[in-house]
Parts: sequence; C-alpha cells; structure tokens
Amino acid sequence: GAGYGAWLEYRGLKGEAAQTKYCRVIAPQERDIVMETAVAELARGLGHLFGQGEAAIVATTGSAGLSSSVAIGLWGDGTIVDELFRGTALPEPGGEGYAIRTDRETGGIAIGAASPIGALYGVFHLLRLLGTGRPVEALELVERPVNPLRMINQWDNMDGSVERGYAGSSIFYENNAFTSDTERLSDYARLLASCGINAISINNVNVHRHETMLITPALLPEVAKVAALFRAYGIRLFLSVNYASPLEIGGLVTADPLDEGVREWWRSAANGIYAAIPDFGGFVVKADSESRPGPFDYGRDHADGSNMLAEALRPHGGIVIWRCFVYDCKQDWRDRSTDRARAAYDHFKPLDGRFLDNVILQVKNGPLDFQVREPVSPLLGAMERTNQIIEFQIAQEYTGQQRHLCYLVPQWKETLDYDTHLKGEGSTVKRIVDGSLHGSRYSGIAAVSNIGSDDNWTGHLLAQANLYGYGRLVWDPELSAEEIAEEWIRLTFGGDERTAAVIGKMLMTSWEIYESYTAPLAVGFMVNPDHHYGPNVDGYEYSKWGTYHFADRQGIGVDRTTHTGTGYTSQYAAPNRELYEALESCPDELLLFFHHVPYTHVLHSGKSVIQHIYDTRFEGAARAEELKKAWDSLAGRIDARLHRQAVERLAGQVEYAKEWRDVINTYFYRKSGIADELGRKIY
Ligand code: BDP
Repeated sequence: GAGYGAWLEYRGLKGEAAQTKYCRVIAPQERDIVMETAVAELARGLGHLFGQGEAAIVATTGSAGLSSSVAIGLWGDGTIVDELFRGTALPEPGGEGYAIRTDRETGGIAIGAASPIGALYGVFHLLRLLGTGRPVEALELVERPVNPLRMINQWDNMDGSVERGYAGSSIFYENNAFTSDTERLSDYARLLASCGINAISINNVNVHRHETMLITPALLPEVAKVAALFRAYGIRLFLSVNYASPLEIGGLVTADPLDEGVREWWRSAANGIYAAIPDFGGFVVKADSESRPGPFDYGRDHADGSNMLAEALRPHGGIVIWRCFVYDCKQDWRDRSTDRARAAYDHFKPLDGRFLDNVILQVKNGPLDFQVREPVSPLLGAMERTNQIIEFQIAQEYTGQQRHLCYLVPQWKETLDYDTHLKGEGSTVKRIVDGSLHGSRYSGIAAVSNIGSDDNWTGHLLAQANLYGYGRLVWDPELSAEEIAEEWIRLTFGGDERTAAVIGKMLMTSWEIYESYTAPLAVGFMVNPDHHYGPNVDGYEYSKWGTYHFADRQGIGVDRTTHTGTGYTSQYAAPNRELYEALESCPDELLLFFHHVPYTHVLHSGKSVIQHIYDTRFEGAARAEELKKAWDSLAGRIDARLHRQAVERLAGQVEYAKEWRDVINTYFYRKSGIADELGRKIY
C-alpha cells in the first residue's frame, strides 16, 4: 500500500536531477551477507531512481569503465575503490564509517569503507543524496556515526499486541508465535539500517509468560531466524528478559542474584542463546518497576542484579542494558522522598562504580515519563564510572498517539544539546551519551519504536518522520531538526518546493502546538489514566501512581525545590540547580514542574499563569486547525493516496484540540474563579 516504501520509495528523478544516469554497480566478488545487502540495495536504489528496474551488478575485476557506475568496496580489498581513493586527501574511516567520492575524469562514484556495514551506510547516504536531488558531481565526503549504539526497542508482545503501539498490531508476533511474514521484518530492518540503526530489542520490556520463553530452546530457533534477517542489515538483536525467569520457567525457588543456582541458571541460558545466535547483543531489563520482579524482591540492589546477568553474558561479548525507570508506583505522596521524579537518581546514583563494564544503564530523557515537556533527567551523566545510554520514545504515548501530529526531533535535540555542567561548561547530554565526556566503554541512544502492522508502518503518515528523524539524529546529533525534516519530506513526497515548505513548517511547529493545547509550563500528565489519550484533569491526581499537578483554588504546580519542596532540584549540578531552585530564574516552560505558584503569578513573558493557561489552549486549538488547512492545501500536489492518509488524522486532531482546550480551561476557571481577560467563552 501507499506509504509502505516510506523514505525508500525512490521516486524516479526527473529533469535536471537525472542528468547523469548511474546504471551500473561495481562490486567486490567476495561479499559477506552485509556486503551482499549493500550491493543489492545500491542496485535496487539506482534502478528505481533512474527508472530502469534494477541496476546491473558487475564484478570489479577487469575494471569496467567507471562512468555511469557506482563502485563499492572495502579498504585494501584490491578493487577499483582502493584505486580511486589512493592519493586523495580523504581519510579512510574505520568502524562503521565510510567515504564517498566522485571521480572527476569519468564521473563515476566510489564508496569505500573499512567494514561491510560502513559500505551499507555509504550506499544509503548516496541514495539519500540522489533522492533529495543533491548534486553528486563532485562528492568528497567522509562520515562516521557519532553514537556507537543506535538502538530501537520494540514493545511487542507475543499475543500480537504492542504496548503503547499506535500503528496496528505487532509485525513480529501473532497468536503467541512469531509471524510468518519475514519479508515485512526484512523491510523493517531495511528502513532502520537506512537511517543508521544498528541494534534492536524485539520484545516488550514488560516480559510476560510467553516472552519469558524466548530465551529457551523452544523458541530460540525462531529468534535466530529473526536475528538473521536483521543481521543482513547490520543490526544486532537483543531480547528483553524477565528477571524472575529462573523462578518462573527454570524450576528454581528463587531468582536471588547472589544465589549460586540462579547464577548457574543464567550462565547456561546464555550459553544456549549464543549457541543459536553467536552475535546476540544481550539483554534489556526492566526490573523492580511497575510491578515487574527484580533484585529488590530479594533485598539486593540493582548492581547485584545487573552484574549477575552481565557475568553470564560476558564470556560471549554480550551486554546488559538495565533500565533506570524504577520508581514506586504504589506510592502516595507521603513525604518529600516519594517524589517520583527523584526516584531514578536516588536509586542509581549511589551505585556508581559498582557495575561491571558490560552493563549499560538506560535512562529516560526526563525524570518522569516521556511527557511533552520535562526537564532533562539529572541522572544523565551523574554516574561517571557507569556506562549510560539515553532512552527516547518515538511512539507518541503522551504526545498524541500518532493521531496528533508531533514531530519529536526538536524535543530530542533540545535534550541532547542540554548542558548538564557536570564537568564544567560544555558537558552536554550528547557528549555523555556518545561516550566522550566520561570515556565510557559503551554508549549511545535507544528509543521505543512507533511502528506496527499498519500499511504505512506508523499509522499517521507524518509520524514516519519521527522514526527517520530518530535514526538520523542519533547518527549525527549536529544535524538540525529542519534539515532532517526536509530530507524526509523530499524522500517521501518528491522534490516540489512548496510541498517541502508547507510540510516542513507543519512538522517544525507541531511539538509546540501540541504542547500548547495539552500541557504547557511542564504541567504534565493531565491525561486519561491507563490509555493516556485525551484530557483528564484529575485522572491521576488522587491515585497511587502519583500526584502530578497539585492544583487547588490558590495555585498549581509541584514544589520540587530543595528549600521548601521535594529536594529534587539538588540532583542537578550548579548552575542548573540554582536556575531551577529560584522562582525568578526558573524558565517559564518548566515552571510548574519545579514550583507551586498562585494562578496570579506573573511569568517572564509578563502574563499571569492563569492567563497563560487560557491563551495557550485557545491558540493551540486554533493552530491545530492551521495544520489541517496547510495539509489540505497540498491536495493535488502530492500523491493522492499519501495525502488521503493524513486528512482524517488532522481533522481528528482539530476536534481533540478543542476538547483539550475546553476541558482544561473550564477546570482552571472553576478552580481559580479568575475570568479570561479576553472574555472568551469558557464552558
Ligand atoms: C510508560 C508506559 C508503560 C511502560 C513504561 C516503561 O506507560 O506502558 O511499560 O513506560 O517504560 O511510559 O517501562
């Protein structure tokens, strides 16, 4: 169906863009599985772009004329690629990097790399240049990924459902078994590799009965087949494991990490996994969180728990990715120590230095839970002697569930650019997660996927930009959100300038629009419990899961200061600590996260909090209508089948934005008794 090809549709090049036709691939004769993929992708991409089916593949021997050709090879493999880079000033990158250059004499292009995966990334880079209409007559470029681990987390369950999935059902499983549609899995691997992803975990972090079995001989042959599909695209496979496996499926009476029998059980489980999948990546673990089992059940801590698994994986080169999303979901707001925002730091920071070097802690970008706006988690970078990666959520759980438009790259970028000041100025999150700030052994970025069985992968067609953008940003955090958006638009819809401008603006304003009608000033969580869609003023407010906005008739917000509140601000390094602590300096956009203020409190913008609440809801709802109009204006300019896919979603967004506006405004009008200055209708 339309949209399935996503950004790899390779709409044929027309006119000027197609001056030079590249119709031949020159490839090394010896190719491993990934090089095979690289060569096939190149032939397929060139074929589609230049409208000739599939480009011919010729062997490098005999060095066929380079003109109209793209040659691909590894450094030192004696192919024409070696010849073409010899004597140039271009460095030859190692690892997953690559270089591309155009031979001035013949106009032929060469892609060289140290590894097949580098060559594959080089292929996708060239196809991206061609597909976005960039000139290729004089290429001289070298690229390497900034982040070593570039990971996707699937939250798929074997019954076919996807936790927080908004695009149909699982493409991996149905009826408690693997699906037979391996082609779709390969197509997914292809999409991921094309934007630089190199690791994937294939089951939900909440591991239930069936998924617990994935590490057993009964299911490993199936897992191995999936691993092979992803391997062909240079992507390593991980599994989420159930911490209580020895107890639940191993016949043991405990899962205590210090119990010798338990340790032996995991060692033998690891041996079995690696016998089936020699390049298996490792485990993703959610423990002691939201009713999942973990080391706390045995009076042990998270270093004990993760190290035990790490020891079992270590002989095989595997890693443990241990999630820090640990808090007490059965708390009530007893005292300052039960502030959920504090939990990850309180649990993990004291353990710094105790983790084995094949353990990585995975920390959500914010201290709560993927809200439209949160401060950056203070745990990021706070553990100098511990490997860390950051976790984003591409799935739009709290940002419109792929029914509303919300391009998340600007949000992620803001997080990566954030300066923690942990080692003085310039201690940005991007330098923590790329490993350079603390010299970490393992580092990188992970994110929860937003795809499912829907024809166009993401339900909302424009949500594809989030998956694409995630990969591109993780590859190179210096890319701007606009650049990434523009690439995606051109690859998806073709080269029309007006289309690029209209969709570009829609994407770039969408986060702020969504924020303004839902949860400005970082108030967070005013959603329906459980499914988390749509407004609900007090949905979670009096539940055990936590208290979030503290609205009463005087004011709103959570006092997280150290002086009078929960003490959360003390988890930040200076000067961020002071910035958030003082009401005067706390940025408006984070105000209610850090302070409880009267409705009459005046923001830096000069507006009162209550007026800001009203204005943003009215503006946000109005701007949602503009999104719809902008999209409507593209009818006839872009592929009608693609256009149709977003029309209804945008119409729905307009309606839901009004609901948000009315529910929230009414609530605060009644709480505060303060009328809207502009006298607009509040129900
Ligand atoms: C929350 C989701 C929940 C996940 C949890 C997690 O609502 O479904 O299991 O995060 O990250 O955002 O473990």
